[in-house]
Amino acid sequence: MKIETVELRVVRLPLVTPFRTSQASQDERVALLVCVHTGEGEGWADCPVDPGPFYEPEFLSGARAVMAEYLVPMLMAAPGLTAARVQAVLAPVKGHQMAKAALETAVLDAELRARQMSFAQYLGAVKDRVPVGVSVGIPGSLAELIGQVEGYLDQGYRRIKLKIEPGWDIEPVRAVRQRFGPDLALQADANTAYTPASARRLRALDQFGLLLLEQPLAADDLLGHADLARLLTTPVCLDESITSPRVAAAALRLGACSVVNIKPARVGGYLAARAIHDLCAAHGVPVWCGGMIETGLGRAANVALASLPGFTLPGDTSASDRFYRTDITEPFVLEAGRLPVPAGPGLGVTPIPERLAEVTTAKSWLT
Ligand code: SMG
Ligand code: MG
Repeated sequence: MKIETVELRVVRLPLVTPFRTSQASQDERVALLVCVHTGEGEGWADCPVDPGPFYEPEFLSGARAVMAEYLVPMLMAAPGLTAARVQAVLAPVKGHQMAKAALETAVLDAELRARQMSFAQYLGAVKDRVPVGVSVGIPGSLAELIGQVEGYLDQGYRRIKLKIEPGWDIEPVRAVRQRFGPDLALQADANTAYTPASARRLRALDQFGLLLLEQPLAADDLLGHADLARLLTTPVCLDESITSPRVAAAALRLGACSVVNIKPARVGGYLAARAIHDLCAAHGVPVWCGGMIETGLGRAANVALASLPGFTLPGDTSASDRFYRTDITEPFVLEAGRLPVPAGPGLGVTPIPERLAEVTTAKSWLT
């Protein structure tokens, strides 16, 4: 396949409610969309970089620049390009996993559309619907939190994840556990907000029977997570730490986690995500699919990934209306706590042209 043109588009979508984690609060998603035009048709991807380098080191204008100056010219010059070769072609560029992942995804979408095959089929799906969870941001009060969790459970979500930080941890987890009982599938995500000195405080979470505690310590602190995992009965899950299949292998070897949140964008794409899934499956380690407030394009690919056999826990692949009143694609709608896995060719969804035009704030073409 030959890439002729790459279109980069910045879109701005308001969120239905502000989303606050231990690191940041946001009330809109500024997304970078990639569309590759090839001799065999187009392919789309959502690059879930933030405007600033505060959650991940990558950020929107950096991703645009590295694509324009390095990655896209390298792909355009590669003879006989296939999605499976994108990572190898781009390997001379260090880092920039999210930018690389978006390009790989767009090429894969184009390739699979041409072959009339869905992402799910290509990746190795074993189901046509996946159970989903929801991530609940840090609200203004316990009463507000309880109201939000109740609302999501009424909608059918199968698992609740609470964002926590020092000072908002034991009490909210206790309140939700008390109000909704021991059968609620509940987990907490600290987004790196603690240090190894907080081990005693985190141990107090053990009494609440959480499914897992996600990323309590710094992203590069695999040894700290291994020490903490030995102290806690709550399973430790890594998210920010998991940047590649190799790091995932190191984390498992060290005992730094017993569950993995796979974020395809951070690990370099859906092929690397599948490799981490396979590695974890071989070690009997459950995985689930993380979310980065993706538009329908990214959500479609995430739901396809979540239909692989090792994804045994509900992911952060919520319905579109968790974040967006109007998405850029047809929305993903919850059906009894599950989302349908797209079955059409490629991602199985495309942006709705009028909707895309409404939310686009910048456009550029690389030829
Ligand atoms: O897309 O449902 C989603 C967001 C889920 O909590 C979520 N993601 O660390 O797991 C995480 C956060 C990171 C995204 S905050 C921009
Ligand atoms: Mg997380």
